[in-house]
Amino acid sequence: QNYTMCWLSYKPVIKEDYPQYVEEFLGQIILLEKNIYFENAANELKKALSILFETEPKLINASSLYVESGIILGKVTNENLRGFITDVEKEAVGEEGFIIKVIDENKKKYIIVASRSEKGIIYGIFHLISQFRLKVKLKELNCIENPKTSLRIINHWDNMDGSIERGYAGKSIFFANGRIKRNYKRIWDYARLLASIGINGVVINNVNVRDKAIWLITPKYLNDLSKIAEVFRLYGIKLYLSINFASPIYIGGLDTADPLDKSVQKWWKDTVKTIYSYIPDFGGFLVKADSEFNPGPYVYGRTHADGANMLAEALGPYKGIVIWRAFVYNCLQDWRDTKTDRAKAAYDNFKPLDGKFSENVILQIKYGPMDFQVREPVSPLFGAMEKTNQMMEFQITQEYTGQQIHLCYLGTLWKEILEFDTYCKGKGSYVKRIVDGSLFGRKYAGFAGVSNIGDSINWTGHDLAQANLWTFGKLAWDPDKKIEDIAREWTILTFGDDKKVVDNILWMLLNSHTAYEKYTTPLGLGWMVNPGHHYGPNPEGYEYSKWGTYHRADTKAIGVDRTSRGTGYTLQYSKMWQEIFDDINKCPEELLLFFHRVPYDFKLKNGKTLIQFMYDSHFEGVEMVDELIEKWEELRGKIDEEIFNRVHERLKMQKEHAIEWRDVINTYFYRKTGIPDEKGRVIYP
Ligand code: BDP
Repeated sequence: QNYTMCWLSYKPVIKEDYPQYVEEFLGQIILLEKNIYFENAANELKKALSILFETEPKLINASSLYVESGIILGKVTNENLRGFITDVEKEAVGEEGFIIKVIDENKKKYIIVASRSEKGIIYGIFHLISQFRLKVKLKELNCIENPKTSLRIINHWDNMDGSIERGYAGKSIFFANGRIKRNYKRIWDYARLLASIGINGVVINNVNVRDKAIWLITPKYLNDLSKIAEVFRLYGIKLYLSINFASPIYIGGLDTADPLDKSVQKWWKDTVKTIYSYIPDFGGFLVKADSEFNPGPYVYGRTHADGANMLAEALGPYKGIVIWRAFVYNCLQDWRDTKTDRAKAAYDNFKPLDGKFSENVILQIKYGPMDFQVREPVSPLFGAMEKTNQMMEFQITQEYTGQQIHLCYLGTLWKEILEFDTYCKGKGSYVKRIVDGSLFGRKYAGFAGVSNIGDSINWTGHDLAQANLWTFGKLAWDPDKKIEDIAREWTILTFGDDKKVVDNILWMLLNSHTAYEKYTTPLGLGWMVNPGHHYGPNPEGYEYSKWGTYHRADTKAIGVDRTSRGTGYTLQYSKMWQEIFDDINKCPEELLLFFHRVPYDFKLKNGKTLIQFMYDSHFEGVEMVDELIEKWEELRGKIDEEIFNRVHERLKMQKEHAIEWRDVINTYFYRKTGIPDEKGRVIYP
């Protein structure tokens, strides 16, 4: 099966004199280190150069620098680089980092790509390749890059039957028919894509670990898994697995999974030992415990810290880690109860455990307190657990954001989340400084992204959804990067640098989340989706069910009072935010209905009533989809025809479904309130 290589689909670098300009440096690739990681990186480079510049550089294994030009790959500590890289520069390159340095002297013409370890070299090479493709001037190639976060992990929700929970891009590339696939070519290409955006870990199975997947940690599957790990390893990526907390019962035949039980502890130690005998650099476990029908320590009256630490002790000797999810709430709520509030659950469950987790446990926290809605406030757990390792969980797969039928670029939302100042340690306590570990000085910190890929020919169903995967990696590497720059780079590397193409696609990406929010559930309302599959509008789909996601609309008002006078959710934030969120006039408007119960005739900042804002927003959202379509249609002939048509089809579907959203939601409000749309567009025959 043919599939695209997304942003790694190389084409010759034409235009101007750029190729001539760098030509002198491309005669050979000089490899100063002899190991498979450097060799692999050199081969990546060679392959790229042969397409970009149509040259066939020689690959030279050298223990001394006897040639006078070329691209040099080596470790910063390599003796041969001593004269070229200063001590200060050398020190600045971290464990996974790299330096690129151009030496342009009379006789010597080198581009040096050097890393501290085997891990950094592939990042350096992919960086150099994209710089060439972006036609970056020689002088501007000089750089030192280090990832700001230590954990940059993709979570696959892949099941062993090949299906993907919340997957919208085909079947799993890892599993089929209850087995591990042996299609290493696809996995290899996937590893290349991930390494090129700086990812260093993959969890390949669903967090809901059922049936056969429970047995993945046993020899029955470990051999096949070790093959996958081998492919990933070459690209600096570690393999992780999701586990079922009750495995000692299912697999081990014990009558308990109590984390304080000696036989349970021993069972996990033995199991971990076996795993490492197959996969010496195994990353560790991802655990969804006591959540949505998954077993966990609560079953035995133990805490999440008891559970996580028990696994951490088993993994510790091998430098493995436990990633414990904070997505814990009561999914069997009584919908008539107006006092319980699902938004409070993660904090309530975990805040009391701050300082109780072992060093190699990391808490993985969804960006908001509910569940990946189009807009939520930042989870109050960020900033509340100073003595706990924390990771940000983003959902790259578009479960609630249009399921890769709708264009909904998530970079703009993620960036807002990361730039949120929690004030937990005073001004400047940004979320990005918590998840990069720097604010609280944590060794383990980082990002987890729920994968949006499958075995479809473009990996992500919607071709433009590739931008979400790209952006996740880039932000995880450096959360300070400007989102426009990240999106622009993706656009150029994927579609070329024609000005119109870049301008239009960039506009589409940067405005698409706003459009989606406008025609679905603005003002922090969320939900209103069809239960189960979560696609399409259903204003009361979750209103009278157990999941705890209510808006409580009646004929007068809508929204949940989560202020300190209401459910008390705002009390989980720092004083400053608590006061802002508590005040209906200060609360950021895009979150108004998340925090407040608001009458329909409430006047918003622009003078409109709440209800009129609702109506208008839905019409504006659909109009924005028209603009998305226009921008795309202007590119006909400038984009590969197959891709053009594929995206065009999806945009047309998006339009149709956006109209459905608009009309269902608006009609719902009209019927509920009886307040007509000032512009007479909303009808109720
Ligand atoms: C929800 C999904 C569900 C996941 C769950 C999770 O609907 O499929 O299992 O999150 O994150 O958004 O565990």
